[in-house]
Amino acid sequence: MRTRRILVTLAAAATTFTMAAPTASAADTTPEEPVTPVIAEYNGKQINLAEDWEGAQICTELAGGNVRCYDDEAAAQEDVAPAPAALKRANPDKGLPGKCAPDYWCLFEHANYKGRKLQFHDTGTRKLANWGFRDKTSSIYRFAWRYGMKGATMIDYRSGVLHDRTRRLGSTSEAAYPNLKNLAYPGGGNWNDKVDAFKID
Ligand SMILES: [Ca+2]
Repeated sequence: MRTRRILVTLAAAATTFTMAAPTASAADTTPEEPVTPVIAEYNGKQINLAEDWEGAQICTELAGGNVRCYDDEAAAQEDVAPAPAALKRANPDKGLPGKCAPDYWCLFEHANYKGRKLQFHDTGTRKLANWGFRDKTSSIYRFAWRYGMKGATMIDYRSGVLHDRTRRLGSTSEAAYPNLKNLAYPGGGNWNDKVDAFKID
């Protein structure tokens, strides 16, 4: 697997040097980065997210940095601050899209806030390989209930002389990106399954 990836990377890099513009296959030019696995608590054991979520459907980096994973929403929501009363009144049944926790950035494996979900609260940059989520994000949501929350930036690493690709998200309190296929990638293609790192301001 690793050997194949390196070969693909070399081939793609060689291609890049002979072409004027980056192509839609740009995701393949990303270099191998050392992985620092994130260890999460899941059903009373420790799991290595970089290797395997081991069946977990939701993983949350809670305010303060503890990481916990869950089988379902009911368990996940016990650990995050409950939705404010006003929000419950406005939308009593469904909560936020994808059951995203208020004030968290939620990254989803599939479009329309489906599939496995990764939730981040605090500011800072996460390298998603450490979380077993590199090149997997297909939709993103955040509702900023807390005053003063800012935006975020998704990053696709590039190799050699090529600048990393970035895109700002969340200029308003509701940041709703139900399908990253609809966000154009510089030079062609789209942002689906390309995000390598996520920076929260
Ligand atoms: Ca990527």
